[in-house]
Amino acid sequence: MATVTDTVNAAEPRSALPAELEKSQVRKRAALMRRRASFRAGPELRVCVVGLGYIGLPTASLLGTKGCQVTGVDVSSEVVATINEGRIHIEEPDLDLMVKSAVQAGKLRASTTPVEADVYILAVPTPIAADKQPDLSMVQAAARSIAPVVGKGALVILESTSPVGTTETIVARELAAAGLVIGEDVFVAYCPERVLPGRILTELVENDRVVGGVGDTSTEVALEFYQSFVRGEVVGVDSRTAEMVKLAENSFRDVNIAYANELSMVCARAGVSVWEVIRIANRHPRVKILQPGPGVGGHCIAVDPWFIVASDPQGAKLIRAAREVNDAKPHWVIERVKQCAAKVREPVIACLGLTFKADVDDLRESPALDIVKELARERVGELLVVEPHLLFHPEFELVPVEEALSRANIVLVLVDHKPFKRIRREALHEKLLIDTRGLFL
Ligand code: SAJ
Repeated sequence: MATVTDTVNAAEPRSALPAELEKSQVRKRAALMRRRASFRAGPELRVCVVGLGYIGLPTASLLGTKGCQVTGVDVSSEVVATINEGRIHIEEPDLDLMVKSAVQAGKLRASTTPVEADVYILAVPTPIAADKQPDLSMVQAAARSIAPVVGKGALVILESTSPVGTTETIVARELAAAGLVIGEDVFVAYCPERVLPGRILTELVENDRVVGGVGDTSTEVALEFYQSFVRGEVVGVDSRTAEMVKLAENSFRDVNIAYANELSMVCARAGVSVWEVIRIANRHPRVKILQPGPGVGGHCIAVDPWFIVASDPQGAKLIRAAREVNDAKPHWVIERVKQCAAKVREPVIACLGLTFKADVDDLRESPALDIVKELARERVGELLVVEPHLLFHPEFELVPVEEALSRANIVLVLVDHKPFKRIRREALHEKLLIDTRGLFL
């Protein structure tokens, strides 16, 4: 019977590689072939997901419902307790049902410490510091926390959006420091998530994915794993390319939104409606202008382009300019509110929406929240804050939309939540309107 090594040699023409190098390649291939069949999502597979936020928790519960034995790890004991009770700490359609069913089936449990597993997924935050430099301390801490329990043959995947080189220089390095040989003892890869908040559970399965290994063997093993539960196509590259793909995607969107935001300010100065301009321009077969807003928020688009700028400050001119345009938009909105407020004797401002975009409860990097905070700080008027996706806010008393509309003389639309789309135009009669989302225009 052919051994694994025989099979590898039989399948490939003999190379002119030095004997040592060739042996190591054969060893890697052999390791790969031993692992291939094991990385299918199913009852045999033990998965440890580090970081139970917007990406980690949906991923952990999805794999739990596919039959994997999943341990979710988080530094917050409150989050761990909530999940172990089958409940969730974030809002996302259907996530509550999925977590509940995975926990009740005994397929998902949360813990504050990592356990031994076949697959590790690191999904921790990678914010930017005040100086716009990436803060990778949580990736470092996550890699360091799993290193002592990672056994031979495991697959370790970084999913957090990261600067190019992070998978090699942080994750692989931590595992190597624990004595593991990358590509032989342990397989290491980068696989960015691409899900859109509000559609996470659908997009986790349906979207195409890119997987980049530290070495070809790791790419192959990681491909195998994702192909076992993703319906979209999974493309294999090296880890640095995969890291850049993720940054390129979000920077592309940021640049395009910046174009819409800049256009909105240019149109306002020219006295034309940007919404009408965009609607008509988009009838051109090759034009697809995005929507202006009060600025760009969320933990991705408003952050990730800085990773490119930080790595190439001289080269990334357009990407930096887009960030600056989008960051400046909230100040422009505030100025417009002040101009309106100056026109009424006692400004009462209905502020519609606080979250970073429509139909989510997420306040991270929210331009709407920044605008309302600044209006409050500058005492521009009485603020009636409406946010249907939050029960309360520590700084602002939230009021129902009907009450805000009946009392306000200025209406400031900041988020295009579904309930706001149902507001009848008569409710805005004789009020000054600043509609940053084009809801009523
Ligand atoms: N926005 C506009 N105008 C638009 C579109 C968006 O002002 O036409 C604003 C939104 O209001 C929001 C911000 O941009 O403040 C970002 O929202 P988004 O819906 O564009 O994106 P995110 O941050 O929810 O998710 C993005 C997605 N990336 C891309 O579309 C390239 C998602 O696929 C990624 O998985 C996610 O970032 C991430 O985690 O990186």
